[in-house]
Amino acid sequence: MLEKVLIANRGEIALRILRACKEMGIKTVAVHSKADENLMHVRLADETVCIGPNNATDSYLNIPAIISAAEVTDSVAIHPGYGFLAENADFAEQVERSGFTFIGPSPEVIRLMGDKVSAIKAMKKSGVPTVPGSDGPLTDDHERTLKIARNIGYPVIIKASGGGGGRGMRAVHREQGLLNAISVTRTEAGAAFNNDVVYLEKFLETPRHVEVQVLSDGQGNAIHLGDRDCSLQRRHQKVIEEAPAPGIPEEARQRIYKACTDACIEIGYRGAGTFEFLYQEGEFYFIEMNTRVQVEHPVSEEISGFDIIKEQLRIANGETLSVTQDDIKFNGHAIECRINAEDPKTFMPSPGKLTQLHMPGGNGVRVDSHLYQGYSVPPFYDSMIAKLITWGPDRETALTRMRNALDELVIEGIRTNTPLHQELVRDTGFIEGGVNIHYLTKKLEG
Ligand code: MV4
Repeated sequence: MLEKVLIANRGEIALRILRACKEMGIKTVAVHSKADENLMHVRLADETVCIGPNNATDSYLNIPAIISAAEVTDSVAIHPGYGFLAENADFAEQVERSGFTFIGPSPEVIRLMGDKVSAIKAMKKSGVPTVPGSDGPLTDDHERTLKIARNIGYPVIIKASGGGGGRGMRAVHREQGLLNAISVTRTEAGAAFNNDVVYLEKFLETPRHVEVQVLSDGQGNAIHLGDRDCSLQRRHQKVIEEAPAPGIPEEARQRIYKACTDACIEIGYRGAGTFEFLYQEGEFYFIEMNTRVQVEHPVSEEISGFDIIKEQLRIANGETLSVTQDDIKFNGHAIECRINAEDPKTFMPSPGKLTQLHMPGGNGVRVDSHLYQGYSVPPFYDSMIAKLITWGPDRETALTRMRNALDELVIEGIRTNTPLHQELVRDTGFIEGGVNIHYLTKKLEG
């Protein structure tokens, strides 16, 4: 097994990775910024290295500092977690060129999926359903562009190939606005991503965000761990996720799983990954693939009983998948609430010292968090401080357990979005299940 793993991340996911390493007898190296010397996983790691100052640019995004830390500690592999450098193909490449194992897909596959035009092309070729669109870059042939949009029908959406996660896109509702929208999106994309390639898709107006969790060993084997619904979001920040997605017909579900695992094998995917879809009127439409472990991976673990991080480590060690699809038995329903250090009404960040802390527990309750009493939430990073996950034999039980767990949770000294979650788990639309991506924004406006 991998002898020593460097964890190139912070917060709850660094602790999650550390715990998986400890379970597997792998030594751990925690790298941290100046502000993060008191992080929970830094205390628990076998070795620690300070890689830079408070700002992430000079620490968690500092590639030479991270590779140097791997060298001085004799680490054999680097786990990037999510965010920061997790989907940076240049980082993966430099990690490998320096003789370490990058815990994730090859740099080529990260690059393929990072470029949305090439990702969609690869998926289409593998039989994954995509959104009707330009099937490639828009050119400066305006007549051709107008024809493509006319054939697809308005509304359409212009997206930057270098974008993703909601960055660099613009909906267009009639022909008069098309060419200007393309020009503006192209200019912004060139500035933001150093890549001015844009493409066009049919704009789906009321979709749900449903994604499929996969694991593949890059040796011809791939499995899925079912799907998740992440539609409850605000400004592209997910708020509540659940698995499985409510109300999807079983045939549609099995068809999309097969397409995803086939695609993994076709592209030589290695590691954990997520296929993101828009789901509308019974159809799945691929939009992006995430080549990392995701924040919401626990809900998939809870319904499958399978540890995604441990499998990432085994795959990185060169092993084939430890299970086949038939070994995975799905059971029940799981929900995750992202607890953020922010004002529940204004969403302004609320860093500071935790004066009181009590985490919920009991049957089917899981808390993934690095918090402890007396810890100070620094102002420099993402405001997510805990993930509260409940499981139940059915959705109703998981929801009831979430209501009770949220009512047990005590975090004092800072503001958190717990009151928003308490409201959402009692919202009739959410309770019914299957709300679309605009539901939360509309509820907050209304
Ligand atoms: C879309 C769309 C509607 N139609 N594509 C936003 C994030 C990025 N992953 C893709 N996104 C969207 N692509 C077409 N053809 C609507 C969105 C979208 C969205 C998607 C998933 C979750 C939340 C969203 C919020 C706003 C827009």
